[in-house]
Amino acid sequence: MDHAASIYVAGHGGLVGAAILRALQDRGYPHLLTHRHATLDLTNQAAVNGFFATERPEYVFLAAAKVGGIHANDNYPADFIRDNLLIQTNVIDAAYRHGVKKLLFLGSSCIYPRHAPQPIPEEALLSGPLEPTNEWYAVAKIAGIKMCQAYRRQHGFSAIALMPTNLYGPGDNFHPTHSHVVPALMRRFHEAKEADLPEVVVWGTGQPLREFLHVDDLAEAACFLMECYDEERIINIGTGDELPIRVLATQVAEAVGYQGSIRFDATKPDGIPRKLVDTSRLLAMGWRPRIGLREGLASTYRWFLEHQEKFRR
Ligand code: GFB
Repeated sequence: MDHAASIYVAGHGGLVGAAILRALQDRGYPHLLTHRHATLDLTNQAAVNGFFATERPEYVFLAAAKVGGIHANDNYPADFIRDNLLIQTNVIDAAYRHGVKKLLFLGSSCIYPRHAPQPIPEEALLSGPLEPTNEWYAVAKIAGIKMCQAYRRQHGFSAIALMPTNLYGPGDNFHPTHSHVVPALMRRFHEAKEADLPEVVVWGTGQPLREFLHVDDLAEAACFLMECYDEERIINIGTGDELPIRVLATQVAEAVGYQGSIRFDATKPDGIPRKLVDTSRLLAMGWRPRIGLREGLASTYRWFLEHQEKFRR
């Protein structure tokens, strides 16, 4: 991307889009386009086409999506499949039609089958049944991958698709029930510390294994790949390290300074038992994550403390 290029970050109000915007600003790109939902509804095809026709971005980071944790995915399947299919279809098609030079699509590691080999290679896509708690979101994201591949094959459109592992970091959604595990537990431990509660409940058995990537590392990888990757094959992004939710809960409690006990509620879903992505292709290209989990949890908690007023119920 040359520095004069105009770059559209779709979804800059969310965890991933905001981090990509910060990374582009840090790299000195002056022509960054963004729109809030109030001024551009990405589920509205006419509005999206109008935006591309008027503003003519040359590069697009497609980070806009309806996202949520295990509970939100499990309880709002229609919203997850509908909004994601609409957003990505509108943006990818309009980008192609209006001469965008390159588009980067953000998928998710939940596109891989529940029983995929671990660590999960990119080739595991569509090799088996999905994890039921998030299959609606996963099917939409798989459709987005396939759109990128189809537009590349039929139209020569330069669209790449990245599959990040579970993400966390500043700007995350800290909703008590709809968020992902890191912000959910951070807020729960924080509120328990403030209220001097003796116990915090964590969903599930604590046994599922997850890999957590700081969103600023993901944003660095996205900029890196926008600059130097242009293939049909999807590409995984992760840290290579996994830990049980039980251990994650302890680390979040430490970051927050909560000293009470932790109880696991096995009536809540665990989701996929293990989800570690194989990042050998990305590592072979020279990219490395930089932010360790303890450091990332500490800085995310600092961000939470600075912004907690807006999370009050
Ligand atoms: O973050 P999370 O919702 O993502 O949950 P998934 C990860 C694990 O943490 C699950 C447990 O085993 C949860 O049961 N957990 C424990 C909690 N306490 C909590 C809590 O208070 N809130 C949440 N949310 N989890 C998501 C998918 O699945 O992964 C999305 O639903 C997306 O589609 C994302 O792809 C990356 O890894 O289970």
